[in-house]
Amino acid sequence: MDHGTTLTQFIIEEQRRIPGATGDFTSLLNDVVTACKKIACAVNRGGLIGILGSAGSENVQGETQKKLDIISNDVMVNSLEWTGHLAGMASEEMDDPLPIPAMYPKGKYLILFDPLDGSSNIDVNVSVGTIFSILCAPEDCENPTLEDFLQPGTRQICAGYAVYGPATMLVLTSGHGVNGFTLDRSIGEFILSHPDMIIPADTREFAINMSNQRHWEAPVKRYVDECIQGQEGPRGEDFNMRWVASMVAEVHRILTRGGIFMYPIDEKLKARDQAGKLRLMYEANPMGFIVEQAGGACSTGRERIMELEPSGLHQRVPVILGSRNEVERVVAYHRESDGGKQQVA
Ligand code: P6P
Repeated sequence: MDHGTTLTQFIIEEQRRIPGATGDFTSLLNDVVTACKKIACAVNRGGLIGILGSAGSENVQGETQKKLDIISNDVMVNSLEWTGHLAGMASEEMDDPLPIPAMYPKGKYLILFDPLDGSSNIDVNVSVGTIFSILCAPEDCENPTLEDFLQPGTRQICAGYAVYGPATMLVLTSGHGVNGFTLDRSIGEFILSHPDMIIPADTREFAINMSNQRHWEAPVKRYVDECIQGQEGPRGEDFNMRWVASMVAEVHRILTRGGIFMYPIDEKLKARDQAGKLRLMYEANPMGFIVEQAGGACSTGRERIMELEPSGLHQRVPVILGSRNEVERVVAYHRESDGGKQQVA
């Protein structure tokens, strides 16, 4: 019985097209996939084995950690540190980069991840996910410094996410388009189910947390107001709205049917001296790589996310991503509001 193209087969066939590929990246990616399968199991069984709810601790973001946040982080670390393909790793759940223990060989890659994004949804059984970004470590790097991780998103060699929803899916790019795989639990393999994912350039569906409306900057208020005015307004069409409060679920919906997702800077975040809600290194950059590879755009509203020079491992940024024509409209509104200074989506 043919189950279709497995993720393992897909990765190895991609490797064959890269001259001089050693198989290290393929092996690392397979270990990341195994970690996501383990997290999927933990998430699916959460309510049965007492691992839902708060861990009673806070992460570096000052956010309450769920038990599954910590479990998922441990799964990623324990599944990857021994592989010999990493020089180091960094996580939303760890203050500083984690060096590879001396007992294990070091490799040529760095990985950054949000082990369980959207975990505030975990206790109410709404989709959550794992986001990861893979960078190259400096040549012959035994102990990467923080600066070695702070590379712009354009330097990513791979980005992906697992979404733990009605189906567990893995979506990947290594710079040659975006492909989606669905976990076939009968054989424990991810199967290619969504080849060559493309985001429609136009959409009539926006995603934003409307409870922050009074805090938004003018261009975001203008864009959302026009969407809400629908056929009677300047857009001349009705719009739909979604907000899952799980970035992985929002991005997956946009990859599947189009849309625009916005977590913009606002007066509330500015008052907390935060440049945004979402983190650049392990949320915005990997999702930006995926979205751009699928034909979409990813901006702060004023700059292309993937060109930002990182200044901190847990740096936050505004995020406007999705259907290219809508993102470019929001960027144009920012440009008009800022007095026409040049920006790039
Ligand atoms: P809010 C989840 O905590 C997250 O980082 C993203 O996955 C999600 O899009 C956003 O925050 C939700 O934020 O303010 O609506 O709870």
